[in-house]
Amino acid sequence: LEPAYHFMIRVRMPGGVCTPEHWLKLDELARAYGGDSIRLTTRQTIQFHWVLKENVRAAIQGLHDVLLDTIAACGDDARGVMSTANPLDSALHEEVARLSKELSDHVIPRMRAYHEIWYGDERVATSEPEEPFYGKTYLPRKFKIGFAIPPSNDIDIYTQDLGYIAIGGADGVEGFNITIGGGMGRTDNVPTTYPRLADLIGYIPKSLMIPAADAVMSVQRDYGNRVERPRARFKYTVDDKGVDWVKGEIERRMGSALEPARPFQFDSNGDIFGWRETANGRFNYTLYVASGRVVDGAGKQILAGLRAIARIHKGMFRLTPNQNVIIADVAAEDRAEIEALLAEHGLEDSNETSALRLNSIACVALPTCALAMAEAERYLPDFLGKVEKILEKEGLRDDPITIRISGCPNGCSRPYVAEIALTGRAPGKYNLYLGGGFHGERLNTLYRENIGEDAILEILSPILARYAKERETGERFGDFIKRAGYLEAA
Ligand code: SRM
Ligand code: SF4
Repeated sequence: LEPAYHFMIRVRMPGGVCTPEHWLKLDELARAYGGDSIRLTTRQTIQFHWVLKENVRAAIQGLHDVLLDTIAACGDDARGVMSTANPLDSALHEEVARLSKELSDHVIPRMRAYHEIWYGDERVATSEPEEPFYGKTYLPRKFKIGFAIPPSNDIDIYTQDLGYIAIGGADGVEGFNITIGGGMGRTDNVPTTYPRLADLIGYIPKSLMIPAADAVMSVQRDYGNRVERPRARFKYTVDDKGVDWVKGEIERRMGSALEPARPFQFDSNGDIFGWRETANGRFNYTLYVASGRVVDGAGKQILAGLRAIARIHKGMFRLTPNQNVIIADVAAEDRAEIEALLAEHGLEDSNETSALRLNSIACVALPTCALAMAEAERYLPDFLGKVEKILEKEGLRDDPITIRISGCPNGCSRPYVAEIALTGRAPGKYNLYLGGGFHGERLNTLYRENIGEDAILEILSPILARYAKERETGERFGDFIKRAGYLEAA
């Protein structure tokens, strides 16, 4: 008898675009094979957990029924392409969503082996012998691409290997500012690994979107470190070769020089919750989902609620980079029905919580992540409850502060750009980082290593109290921490 091996399945969903038909299939598969749970991820897609080995094929074939798959959701290739998640906010958003899907289609591997293995397609002698771009050896490591539309930096552009910042003109997208070399992951006790903010290297017209991706990815393919896996990400290639050298190589391969970056401004990397009217008079509703875990619990039936909504919804869903879901493209006359379904499933007040909680992210960590050193998703609600008590006392309940927890230094919740971050070191022990930029523009600093909850709360309490009293108008928590000199003492 074989042990009950179980697997995680991650779906590819560029830009987090999910139709009601997709959602109903995901819901059906979650109930059949995935432990009645769908996990929204920090890269705008979903994961099933606990899929038994014998069910993996059926689950992947089920996804295929609605033309979803898991190609390039993992592996040393270009991963799920992210895109700012406020659908139909404007024509610009619609165009960027379309372009990000186009780029995603361009960068995924072409080989038919996936189809042969999972769908039982017959092997054909004329199948391409080799990947046209990836070759026999693919990339040295995973490669992440994202599209942002200022002022929203919800996708955390500075953490992507390759970022496109959309610059709008009179006729939609005119072009993109390009960022390269972002990344979060570090390996514990390996100081040569580190989080890195991407560099802004210039501007390209829209027509160069695909040539730019080919150029950047091929530099990494040809020059990335294939010897030391912990240093194989593109950010290290950029540091080892130098930004100017990499930029020159990109220009040479693209056949065109980058223009100077165009002006833009970000104001947040969070989501905007509740109802929001779009430029074409439709409505989007963003629902807070704690750590993206879609399950039915006492009081809140998120799985059943979203299933009921998907059955009647005429628009689409958008999964956000902050692990939340947008019920998008709703006609004014359909709002009441959606509100009734939210209420019926105990979800009407999900967004009525502290601004800290609405700006929180936790990675999966235990029990399913084999790399976890401490809890994250399961610890977040309790930990936030304790920080909220301090915030209530100091009158900060409605002040957005970004807080992110990862169960290990890999940083799947993008912790190193949060104003407050915990990364796991051992059960109940975390490294505490402070002072990241509110819209993801500055890395935070390691403040204390390997400490438990009591010590963390003891540190945060007086800093939050001072912030409440001494902050300047509009000053963000991370900026205050920096100005007040806490990081110099760290
Ligand atoms: Fe991640 C590995 C979960 C976003 C950096 N990540 C893993 C694995 C697959 C563990 C493993 O390799 O055995 C985790 C599965 C846990 C589980 O039980 O489900 C895992 N990563 C996640 C998700 C589900 C976290 C979440 O709570 O949402 C996110 C899925 C994204 C997606 O849909 O594609 C997720 N991971 C990220 C991000 C954030 C991002 O991409 O925007 C990062 C930091 C950005 C970056 O890549 O620099 C990230 N994950 C890593 C790393 C460190 C990579 C490195 O450069 O060192 C690993 C470990 C590795 O690759 O060896 C990792
Ligand atoms: Fe697992 Fe670490 Fe990623 Fe959390 S940060 S999901 S613990 S790999």
